[in-house]
Amino acid sequence: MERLSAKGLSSKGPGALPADIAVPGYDRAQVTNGIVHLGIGAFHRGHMAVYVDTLLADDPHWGIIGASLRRPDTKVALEPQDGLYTVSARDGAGEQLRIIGAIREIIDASADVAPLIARMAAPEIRIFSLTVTEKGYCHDPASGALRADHPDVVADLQNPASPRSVPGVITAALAARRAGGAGPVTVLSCDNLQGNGEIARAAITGFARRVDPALADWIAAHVTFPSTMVDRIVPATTDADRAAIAARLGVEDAWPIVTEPFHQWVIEDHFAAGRPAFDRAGAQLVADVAPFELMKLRLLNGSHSTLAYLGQLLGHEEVAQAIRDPLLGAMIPRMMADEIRPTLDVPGIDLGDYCAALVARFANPSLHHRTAQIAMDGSQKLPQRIIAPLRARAGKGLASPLLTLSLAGWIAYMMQRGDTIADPQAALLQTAAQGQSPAQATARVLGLTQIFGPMDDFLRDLIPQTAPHVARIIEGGPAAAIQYALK
Ligand code: CS2
Repeated sequence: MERLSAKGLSSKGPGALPADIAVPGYDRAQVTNGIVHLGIGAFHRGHMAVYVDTLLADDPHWGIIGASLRRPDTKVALEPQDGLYTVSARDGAGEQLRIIGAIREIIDASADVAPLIARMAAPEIRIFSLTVTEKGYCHDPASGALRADHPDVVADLQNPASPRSVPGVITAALAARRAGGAGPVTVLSCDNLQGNGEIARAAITGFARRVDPALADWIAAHVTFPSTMVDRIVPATTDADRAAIAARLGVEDAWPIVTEPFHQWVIEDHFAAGRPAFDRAGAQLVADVAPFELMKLRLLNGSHSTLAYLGQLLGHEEVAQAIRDPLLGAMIPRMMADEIRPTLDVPGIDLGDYCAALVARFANPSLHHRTAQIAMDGSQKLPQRIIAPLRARAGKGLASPLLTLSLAGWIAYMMQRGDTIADPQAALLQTAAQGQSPAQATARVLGLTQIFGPMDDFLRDLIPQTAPHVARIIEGGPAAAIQYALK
C-alpha cells in the first residue's frame, strides 16, 4: 500500500485520498514556521496541531516544528509522510477523518539537542509550546518550584550547553535568543497542571537563575508564560486503529491519531510576540484561566483517575467499560455533583451540563482508552485532581466520602500492584505502600512530603478518613467498598 504523503493530497493518481477525507485547506508551500512544540506526542497532534491547522488558511505564519526530547519514533513515523497524519474523531455516531498539515518539520532531540536549540533561537519562532507531561517540568508538585535535586536538572546545571530536561532545553534556547537578538517569545504550556504557565515560569526562571542571573532577568522582561486549559481525550493509537484508518484512506498512515469529536482550549491572552487568532479556530482567550483549569482538572481528570484506579481493581481495562460498571457509574456522577462541583465557580459554564457531557464522553464506545494509561504517574496527577478539591472542602468543614474513596483506590492499587506502577516516584510509593497494613500504607503515602508537601492538619485529618476505605477495598474487595460508600 502507498504511504500517506503530500503528493496524495493533490494527485488523482495512485495514493490519492477519497473525497470524504478532509485535507488541509491551504497551500503548505506558503506556510512559514512560527511555533516550536516540545513533546510531539499523540495529545499535541490531536489537539493544538488541529487548531493551528484550522487557522493556517487565514494566517500561514504559524507552522509548527515539532520536537521529541526522548524518542525518535514520531520522526521515524511522520517524516516519510511529509509530516502529514490523520486525525480520526469518533464516537457512537460515526467517524470523521481529517489530514493535518500543520507540522512542517520534526526534530529528534533525543540524540542531539543542538539542532533543536538552533531552531528555537530563530527570530521567526514566536511561541514555544509544550506537552511534556506533568513530570516534564521537573518541579516539586507540592511547592511548584524547580526541583534542584532532580537528576536531569543536576546533570543540566553541570552541562547547560547540552541539556536533557525541559527547563534546561528552554533555558538554553532563551540564552541563544538573547545572544542572537531573536527577540521575545511566549512559552505556552499545554499540560494538565493547575497554573501550568506559572509552573513553567518557575521551572525555567529557576533553572536560568542558577545558570546566569542576568539571563533570568532578561527572561522576566521578554518571555511570557500564559496558562492554558487543554481538553481532548486522545488514547494511545493501536495497530487495529492503523489498519482501520488505512482501509478508509486507501494509503498507509504510520501514526494516525484517534480521538473524540469534543475539544476545548482556554488560553490566557498574554503573548510576548504576537499569536495566531486561536479564537477563530475555536479556542477561548480569557484574562484568567484558573476557574477553567480547576473545573477540568477536578471534574474530568479527577474522575478519570478514579475510573483508572478503581476500574483497574475491578478488572476494567478501558474507561468506557469502567463508567458502565453500575457502581462506578453511580459513584462518578455523585462525586462530581456532591463533592467537586461545590468547589468550583466557572463564568459562563453550566456545570450540570458539563458533568453530564463528561459522563457521555467517558462512555464513548469508539475510544479504547486504557485505564492503565491514565493510572500512570499518579504522584504527579493526584495532588491537583483529588487532593486539591479535598483540601478546598476541608477548608469549609465539608466531608468528602467519595473523593476519599477515590484516593483510597490509588493507595490500594499501589498496595496490590505497586511493583508494576509507572511513576517517577515509584520507588518511594512502593516502599510506603507495599507490605503495610491499610492504615499504615495510608499514613505513609500521605506523609510523602515530596508529593503532598509538609504534613499539616488537613493531611493529618485525611488519613483516618481515607484508611477505612483502603481497608474495605483490600479486605472485602473494591465493589463492596464502593457499595458501602454509596449507601
Ligand atoms: C488523562 C488525560 O491520562 C490522563 O491522565 O486523564 O490525558 C485526559 O484524557 C485529558 O486530560 C483529556 O483532556
